[in-house]
Amino acid sequence: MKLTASLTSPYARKIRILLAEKQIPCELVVDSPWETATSVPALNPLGKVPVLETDDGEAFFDSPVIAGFLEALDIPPHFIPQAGMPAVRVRQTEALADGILDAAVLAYLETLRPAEARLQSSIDRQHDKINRALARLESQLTGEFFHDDRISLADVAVGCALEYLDLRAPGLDWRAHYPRLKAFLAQIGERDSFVSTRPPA
Ligand SMILES: N[C@@H](CCC(=O)N[C@@H](CS)C(=O)NCC(=O)O)C(=O)O
Repeated sequence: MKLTASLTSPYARKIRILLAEKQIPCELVVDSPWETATSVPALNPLGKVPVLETDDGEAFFDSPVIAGFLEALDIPPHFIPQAGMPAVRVRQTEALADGILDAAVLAYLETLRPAEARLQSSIDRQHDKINRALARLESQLTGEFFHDDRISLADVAVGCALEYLDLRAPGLDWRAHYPRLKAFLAQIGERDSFVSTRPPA
């Protein structure tokens, strides 16, 4: 199996964490879709990472689909409940965390524009989405993990989203407003799978 990813992609990091937790051997091919020499569009017409290629040559994207593929391999520990509402709820939390990423990426790209072309209202709009999503996550977190008493894809996705905010939107200072999320990240961030996939400084 081969995973094409950039080292800073939080979507790809979700998958790298699942691979590490499940101890699934997988070659990591570092490729940034923003570079002109990228091979990503040949694998994923949308030109985005992560892409996972199976040994049979099938390519899967995007990260929720790849997470589903890894679960379908039936290699423990499992990160998505087998079926029914528990699986839907884990996926819902993953969607909320991924939505934070989508908003953070858009806000970050806006900050890269020259000052005279930058739309502060666009950045504010994305930051509002992030804050509403963080408030929802803060209210949903009543124990150590988001669902049941064991780690799931929901926890991995939220952990990746929070650390991505640290990387690309440090000015948001989310820890000052969301103490449960702060404690959550302090704990989950110590797992080997998180430490070994942290983006380079
Ligand atoms: N929904 C996708 C999002 C993937 C995504 O946006 N990846 C970024 C890297 S963080 C990317 O490849 N962007 C390149 C582009 O938008 O052209 C997923 O979950 O895999």
